Parts: sequence; C-alpha cells; structure tokens
Amino acid sequence: MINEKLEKAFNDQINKELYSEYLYLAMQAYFERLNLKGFVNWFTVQVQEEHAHAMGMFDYVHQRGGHVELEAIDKPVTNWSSPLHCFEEVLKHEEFVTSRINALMDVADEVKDRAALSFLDWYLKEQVEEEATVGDVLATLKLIKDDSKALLMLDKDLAARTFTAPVIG
Ligand code: OFO
Repeated sequence: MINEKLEKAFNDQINKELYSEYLYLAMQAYFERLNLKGFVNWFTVQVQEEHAHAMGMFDYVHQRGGHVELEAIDKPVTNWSSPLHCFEEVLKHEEFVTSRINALMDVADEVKDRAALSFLDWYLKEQVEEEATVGDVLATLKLIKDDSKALLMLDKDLAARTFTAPVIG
C-alpha cells in the first residue's frame, strides 16, 4: 500500500503532467495559427508523450493500492511572440518538471519507498532526454533568427517526429 504523503505527491505530479499536455496543446494551436505544420506535428507527439507520462503514474498509483484524485488543470498561456519565444518557454517548463520529479523522488526517499524510487528513475531519464531534445530545437531557432527559409527547413525536419508509446517503469 502506498504511503499517504507519497500518494498525494504522485497525484500532484499527475496534475503537472496533464498540465504539460494542455500547455503543449496550446502551443500546437499556436503553430496551427502560424501554419507551420512540422511544428504542429512536433507538438502533437509532445502532447501524446505527456499524456503517457500522466497515465504511467495514474496506473502506478492504482497498482500500489492508492487512489487517484484529479484536480483542476490550470489554463495555459495561449500565445507567444515567436517560435523562439515559445521554445524558450518549453525549455523552462521542462526544467520545472524535472525539479518536480526530483521533489517527488525526495518524498519517496523520505518514506523509504524503494519501489517508487525505482519506478521514478524512468521519469528522471526521460527528463534528461526531454530537455536535450528541446534544447536542440531551441539552439537551431537561435541560429535561424529571422531567416524564414531556414525556419521552413526546420519545420520540415520537425514533421518527421513520430510517437512511440513509452514503456514506463
Ligand atoms: Fe512529462 O515530461 Fe515534459 O513535461
């Protein structure tokens, strides 16, 4: 049976993952407005990934005999001044999520739940990957500046991203 404090921390993180899904859906809509379909595709995959992250924890809490209690999801920002600005915010958000996963692991550590710590290792590695992927796009956008031809080339690259359901835990 999962410890009550840890159950609450997992519930908080499920909310953060669902917020991530919602935020990236707002970003997807932003790129639809810009008619940059490769970016739209990139965020479509990102939205699916965040949903999988939330559901991984949702299932885990149940598997451990706990209860999931869903809370309201905050309204995300819906507009950005440029693709570069948008990706700066993605990186900031992923860094925030990394800090939340670390905090969740601190709780698991505090209540000596080694099984939960081992489960959360996957999320920690995923955050390293997420920050690196976003950092790459951001670095390219910084090089592109106002070159619309180069932006369209990046858009073409981002169209190739595909979703593979992660095996969590
Ligand atoms: Fe769930 O990793 Fe991004 O936020």
